Amino acid sequence: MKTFIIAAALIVSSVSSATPATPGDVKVKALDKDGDRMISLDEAKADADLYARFNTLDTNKDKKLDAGEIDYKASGMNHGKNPKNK
Ligand SMILES: [Ca+2]
Ligand SMILES: [Ca+2]
Repeated sequence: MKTFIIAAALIVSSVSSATPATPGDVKVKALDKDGDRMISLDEAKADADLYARFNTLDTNKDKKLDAGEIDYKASGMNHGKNPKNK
């Protein structure tokens, strides 16, 4: 539980300190074809893993993924992969 709070705090602080390129930013730049800085379902097809998780990642259900939505889920996955690191 404490680890989660710390991780959440780190996410908030990394966003507010305006880091230039998060993993989500990199993903969006790689897959965004029309330059709206969002990944549509069609654009996500280029990334099988992203496409498979599209609906889960799209937390605000606007049918597009922004860098923040990808980063949020990526952080959660890393946390889940380290069960011993509580
Ligand atoms: Ca796009
Ligand atoms: Ca969205």
